[in-house]
Amino acid sequence: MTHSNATHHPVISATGLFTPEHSISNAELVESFNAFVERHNTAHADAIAAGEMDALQPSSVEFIEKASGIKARHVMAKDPVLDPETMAPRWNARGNDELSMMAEIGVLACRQALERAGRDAADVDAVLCAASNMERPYPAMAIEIQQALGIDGFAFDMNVACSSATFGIQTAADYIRAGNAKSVLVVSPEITSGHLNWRDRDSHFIFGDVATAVLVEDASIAPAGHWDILGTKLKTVFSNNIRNNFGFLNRATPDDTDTADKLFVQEGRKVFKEVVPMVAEMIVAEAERLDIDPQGLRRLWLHQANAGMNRLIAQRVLGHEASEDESPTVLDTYGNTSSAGSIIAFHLNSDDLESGDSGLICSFGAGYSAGTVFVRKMG
Ligand code: CO8
Repeated sequence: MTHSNATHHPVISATGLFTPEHSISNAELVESFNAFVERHNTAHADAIAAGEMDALQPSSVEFIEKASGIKARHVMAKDPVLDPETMAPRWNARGNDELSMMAEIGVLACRQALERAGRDAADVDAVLCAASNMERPYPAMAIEIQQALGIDGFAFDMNVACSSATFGIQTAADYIRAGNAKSVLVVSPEITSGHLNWRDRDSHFIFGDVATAVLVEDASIAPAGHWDILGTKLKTVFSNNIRNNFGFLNRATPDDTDTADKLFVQEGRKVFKEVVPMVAEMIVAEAERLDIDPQGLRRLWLHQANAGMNRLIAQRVLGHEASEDESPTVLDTYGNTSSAGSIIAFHLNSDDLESGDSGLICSFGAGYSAGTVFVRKMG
């Protein structure tokens, strides 16, 4: 695809958000978890008394809120997650002729982004499905979403864990910059409830389900009130501190398929300590490269993993303790939605910015991976 009248300048034309109807409060979550702990400890009372097994410890609402800032999370299936016998999402298997779960919620987020931009799906050139987990290896989720929306072009999946959406935005922006596309959807359906170990006290409270979409376009076709992309920067540094060993080669080691490491596992403290300085330095260096005064940024839309991390990062970037207006929080009601978090923050907290205001969308997490997208509101 080549476009002769293109400016080759990428912008964000609009975003979309799908929020599952079910929400789980910390009180509901902890009640279910503690019922599981009690059942487990009763069932294994003899082994625990004999010192052959450690008793499981209960979770607490106070710990969760203090350590993370998370108060609730949305999920695609609530009852099975809270059932102490199940503690995992459950739904009916879908046939190959039905839209798959990730595609379904991805399409809903995309439709909202297209509607907000006044864009006809037929004018979109590409779909990137950028998320932490894919429902299957192939055909790509992105191609199913492309087909459901009626887009004539190309589509593919990409996974950079928590930074998938910002990596997707840079990839889309690069297609625009190169003149290979004029309109690209970056969709992040994050059904994190499927990779969360709801029986693990250290992490059972962390994640929530959601889908976001970002329409990245050439400035020549963008609607009024779009967001100029001033610059994008990506960074990865290998770390085992956030890891999930689930994969297609698990069946080669059949004795080892149902272990806890086939779900999300992390060393939360180490992640906190290592990622905060890495991301703060990256933001400041990139702002300098783009000749932007970081202290003049009107708003930061940060990855939504931990309120304490965001407080520290925002302080280092802005030079003072950030207000909720300067660095809005959505993890209190959404939990950590992996790559979608900074996009939800942007989607829900950007309408009030004025023409000329600049801000930063920033993700960070497993890999480690981090991405920055500096934007400016246009008239
Ligand atoms: N209830 C009560 N007490 C608890 C609980 C609980 N649920 N859990 C732990 N405790 C106890 C611990 O046992 C410990 O007790 P003790 O002091 O006696 O040993 C005490 O509380 C403190 O535990 P921690 O040190 O673990 O607690 P922290 O204060 O560090 O808080 C957090 C834990 C909230 C996890 C925190 O470290 C954190 O948020 N770190 C940052 C994590 C982060 O950002 N991770 C990135 C996540 S990855 C991502 O965003 C997306 C990845 C997506 C996809 C992956 C696909 C594979």
